[in-house]
Amino acid sequence: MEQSVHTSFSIRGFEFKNRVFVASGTFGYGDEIREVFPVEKLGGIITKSLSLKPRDGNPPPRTVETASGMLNSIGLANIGVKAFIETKLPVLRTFKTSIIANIAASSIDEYCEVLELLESEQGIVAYEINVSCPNVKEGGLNFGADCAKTAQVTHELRKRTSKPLIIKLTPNVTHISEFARAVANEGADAVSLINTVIGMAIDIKTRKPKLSTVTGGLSGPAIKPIALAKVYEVAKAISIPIFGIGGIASTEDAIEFLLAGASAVQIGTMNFVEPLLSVKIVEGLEQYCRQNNIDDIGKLVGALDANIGFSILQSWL
Ligand code: RRO
Repeated sequence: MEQSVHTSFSIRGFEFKNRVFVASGTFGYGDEIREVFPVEKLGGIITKSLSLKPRDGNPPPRTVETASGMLNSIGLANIGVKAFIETKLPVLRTFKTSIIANIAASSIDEYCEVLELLESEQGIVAYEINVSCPNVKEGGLNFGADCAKTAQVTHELRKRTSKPLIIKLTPNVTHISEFARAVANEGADAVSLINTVIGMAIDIKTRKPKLSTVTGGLSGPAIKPIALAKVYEVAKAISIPIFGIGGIASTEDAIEFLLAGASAVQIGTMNFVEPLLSVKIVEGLEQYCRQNNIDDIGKLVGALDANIGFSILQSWL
């Protein structure tokens, strides 16, 4: 008989069936794909960021492919939280997986208003708070690159919900662990990292930027080493769970994030390349554990052996 592997984990008493999620902005609102995707196999779905009012987003071009990745400047295009509640949530409620609503806003009051509208609805199990969009003038990094503001948003939202509160952090700061510590101190239950890395691309024929907003957010395998280092830094600083995000393209990549200290992973840009990748990784993690006689995927979390300096030194001598 095949050895069974424990896959679930809990945040604030809420149990997720496994540690693999699809990242905000890479899976629509979750409803469009249901005919062709076994959503019930996922630990959960994180919705596109929801703002109070609908937003058209930035003018095109707003995506461009780069080496091992992509740049985006979507600009928080979304249907707004009220339309989400009316048209998307009724479908999402029928899914046999956990739905996490991602919230973005340009003021603390707006974050609170969006959360309160969602609080009175059934079907959302947790919130991921986006303080890290690199592509909007108001909100976004105005919050996420300011530690005091990030802490204040967390403080206000914490007062308004008893559901798991996950804060999504930006890598575009000097010490991401200071931000993680600040939100943990204000009662956040988990952090997600990383959002995209600010980048740009230029068309040398026209000498114009390839994105309408000049700079955008870089994602995909190109940023995986950055993301891993940030997860490792944050894992050493806080004890609340980390959702690791950044260019995960295989089971092996997901394992790296777990070893670095992530309790769970989110698959993002690679969903566009291989839509069923997240499900493959759910199965791949279990298989890896069975092959290595690990009875709980959680045993991989933070299991990095960082004491390699001496042996590397030895091999040089
Ligand atoms: O919509 C976007 O431009 C966007 C968002 Br909200 C985000 O959080 N990260 C990103 O790279 N793009």
